[in-house]
Amino acid sequence: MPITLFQHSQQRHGNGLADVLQATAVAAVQIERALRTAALAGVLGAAGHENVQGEQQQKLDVLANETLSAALRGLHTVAALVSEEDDEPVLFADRPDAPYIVIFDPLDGSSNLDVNVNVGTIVSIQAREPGDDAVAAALQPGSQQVAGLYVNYGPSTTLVYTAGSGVHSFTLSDGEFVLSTENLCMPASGPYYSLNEGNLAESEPVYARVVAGLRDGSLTGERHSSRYVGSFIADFHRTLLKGGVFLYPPTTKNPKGKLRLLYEANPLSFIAEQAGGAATDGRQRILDVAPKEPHVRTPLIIGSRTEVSAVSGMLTGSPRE
Ligand code: AHM
Ligand code: MG
Repeated sequence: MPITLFQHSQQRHGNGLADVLQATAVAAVQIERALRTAALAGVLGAAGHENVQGEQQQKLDVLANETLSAALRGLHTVAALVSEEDDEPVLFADRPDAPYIVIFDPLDGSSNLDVNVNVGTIVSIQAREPGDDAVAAALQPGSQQVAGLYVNYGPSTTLVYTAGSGVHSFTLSDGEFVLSTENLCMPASGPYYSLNEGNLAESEPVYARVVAGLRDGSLTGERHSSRYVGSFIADFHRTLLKGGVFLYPPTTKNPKGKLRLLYEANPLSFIAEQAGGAATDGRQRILDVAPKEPHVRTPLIIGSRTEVSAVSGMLTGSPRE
């Protein structure tokens, strides 16, 4: 008997969380349908305005944001929605006891849309104690997350989640996410490193040495080959299944890194750790970072324990240049 996402999460974590995950899954099914026929429906290309972070929004960014927001705002257990695409959190003041804050990047990697390369939806769920301030609850360190989830829109559409008891993968089939792998484990080391090498000259020189060490085998004892899609979910999904390391260092253009702590780094770091991997900003564990505002960015090194620890050792052992 196939097990759906709702059944799986309800059995392990109860109705409250299962309802939030299911609403996310329903939105993902709608987003997948929009992506599949985007070229025919005229929804590829830029929406014509920038988001709060100065990035060009694609029409599908807007559509995915509206779809996910609509699916979640109807749940009385949701206290606030915090989206990468919205300037400010959407707070539901009439629900002072609602226990969940849902934080999301509705469509990550959207610059890849026009060339039909994988994109993803990323969701982090934080807990809110009754009566507590919803924004403060959203800004808790990632270690306090109730769940982390992503959807990888690829040759098949895969949803991966953790709620603190392992990492589980579901495949979209006939409008339902059906369990395909339970208790996913990230290999302790792997054959690939993944970063935008075009940016290396713009990062601290230690990163060039890290990459050289990964390539020639001097960093971990194994030589690494290069893979980079430029869509975080695609690069992370490969790293989760095959092992290795993904890096997005600070650059001159993005001195704090490009990826966002709340929308991207936290949920995937939760998943990485639950699968046996690790994630750091180069100085501290990602899940220990206390953000000051929702859109904050972070450097990110995420993947197999062996590689993440070797890279961190090199970064922290190295004087700042
Ligand atoms: P986005 O949220 O605007 O889509 O940007 C995030 C994406 C990630 O999916 C990916 O890892 C990264 O940007 C790639 O950046 P770059 O093109 O600088 O390599
Ligand atoms: Mg994004």
